[in-house]
Amino acid sequence: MRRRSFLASLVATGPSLALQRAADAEQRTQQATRGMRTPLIRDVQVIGVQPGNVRLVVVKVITDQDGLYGYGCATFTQRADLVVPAVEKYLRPFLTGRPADRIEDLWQAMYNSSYWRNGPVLNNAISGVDQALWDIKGRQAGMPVYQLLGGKCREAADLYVGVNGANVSQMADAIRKAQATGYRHFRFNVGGDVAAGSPGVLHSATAFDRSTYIRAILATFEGLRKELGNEVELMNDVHEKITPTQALQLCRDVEKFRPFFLEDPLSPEDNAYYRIIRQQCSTPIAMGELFNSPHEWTPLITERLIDYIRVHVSQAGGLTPARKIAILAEAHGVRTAWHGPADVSPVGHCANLALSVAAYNFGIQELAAFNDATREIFSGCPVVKNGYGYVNEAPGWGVEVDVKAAAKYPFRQDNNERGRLNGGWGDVRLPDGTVIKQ
Ligand code: GCO
Ligand code: MG
Repeated sequence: MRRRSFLASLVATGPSLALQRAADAEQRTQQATRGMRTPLIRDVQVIGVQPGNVRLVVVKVITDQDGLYGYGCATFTQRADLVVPAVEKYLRPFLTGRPADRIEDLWQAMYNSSYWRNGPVLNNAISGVDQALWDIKGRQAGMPVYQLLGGKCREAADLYVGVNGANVSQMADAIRKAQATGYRHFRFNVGGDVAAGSPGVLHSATAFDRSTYIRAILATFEGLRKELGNEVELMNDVHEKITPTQALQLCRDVEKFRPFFLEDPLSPEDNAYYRIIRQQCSTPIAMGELFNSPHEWTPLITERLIDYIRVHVSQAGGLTPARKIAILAEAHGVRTAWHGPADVSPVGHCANLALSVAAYNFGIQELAAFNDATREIFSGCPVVKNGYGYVNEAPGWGVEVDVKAAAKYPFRQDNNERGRLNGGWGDVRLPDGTVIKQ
């Protein structure tokens, strides 16, 4: 205020255009921030919890203004222990003292501060801070983050639910049960396991047989269409377990079952094969949860080689890059289907939902269920009604973390392979022993 009256007095005593402009700019800043002082980052903390089978990582950015802080999702569950020091050792000293209201600037600064970039660990660390800064801006503005993205294009996000079953009729029952609670879209996964010791299996572990897997996918689509008809929306996650040639054949063979989408028929390493698939069938493709870099999503979107972009928001670096992906996708007729399984924290799910209600080119949203322990740690977990996911209307993400409850659920060393591997995955092998992507 004192600075403004000084500037005004200078103008009164014989104004120069530059001074006038400076005074105007100052006034505009005051109006824009309604006198809100720029919050400075005082601390950056990491909260690692395991309320269920997966490890969740959330970043808390604390500002120099009492009670003004924010949370962001940095969950890379297979390497959660590596994200913690990436934040504490590198981003905390880098950010402390900087203005928390310059989100794009800080994103670019963090992104470039490691020189080498676009990796899952660093992107998740950046995401945790980025989403926390959006939370802070929403809390400062007294608005939910989706309002900062331009407000709602729809009341809520249509969700799909994952269904399992040992056979088609069990899956059909699971779908009917979920339909009764309001869901309209269903994704099924099948197995391709061949028991250890079976003829042709050259190693002692359970093997994975690709042909068995592909036949199971086709038989399940056929069986579910017979049981449930053509109206129900069906999807399958191929999970990049087959060869590009098999993926091409599968995309052609499922076409007659009119899937809502087929997910990850290819690995990111084989993205170029989508040009061939696109020329040969119209099966809708969803891809992207494994993407960490613009080099992966840009060509698939700009060449219209996929129909749904399924980026895991924290793997791309947070809300800031994700909203740009949504805008690029809109310009190319690609819809959003943000990755939303159990290895996304409730904060990350809020970010997914904000993007899903605010972006015009919404497709579908995945939203994992939250167990009691997760709800004990995180208040403000998104609400699901009638197969729709609802954004919180509270400022920011509308999520609070109970640190006492969080302390009850540290990362566990369960007595199983995931526990032994600190949340990492073991290997999956073909009958001849070849290790494959899983
Ligand atoms: C999905 C995914 C998950 C991943 C998991 C990896 O589409 O929901 O493919 O099932 O396997 O998120 O940690
Ligand atoms: Mg998937």
